[in-house]
Amino acid sequence: MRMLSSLRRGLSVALASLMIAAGLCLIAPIALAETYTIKMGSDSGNLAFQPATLSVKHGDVVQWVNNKLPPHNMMIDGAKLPDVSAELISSLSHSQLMVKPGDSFQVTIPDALPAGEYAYFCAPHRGAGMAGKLVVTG
Ligand SMILES: [Cu+2]
Repeated sequence: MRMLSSLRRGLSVALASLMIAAGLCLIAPIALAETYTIKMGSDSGNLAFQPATLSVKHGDVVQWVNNKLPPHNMMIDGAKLPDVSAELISSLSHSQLMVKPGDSFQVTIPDALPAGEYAYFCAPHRGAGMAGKLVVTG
């Protein structure tokens, strides 16, 4: 009888440990995703994205926020990405102009996006060199 009850206790400890481990697995992927902010128009008043280069992983969220000298937008430079579908590139781009200070949009880096470098530019200020780069590390 005593053996049976200690076996039961052992089983409930094992079950509880399993449930905790399963719970951690559910939480882990959410905790790993990061959210980043890129300013459109630098603090010093230049036509630039700040930071100009950002490393991201699948599932990360990147938010572009109007800072200085609007209007701005964010167009992925598809010409430099012959192996990535035009549909995927346009789903990442944000052609709508952000006009007011503080206007923002965000993009979640999709799993379907191959690791690599993704150059982008601001359409109204492309001639002035307003460009940035996302480095997707997987
Ligand atoms: Cu711009």
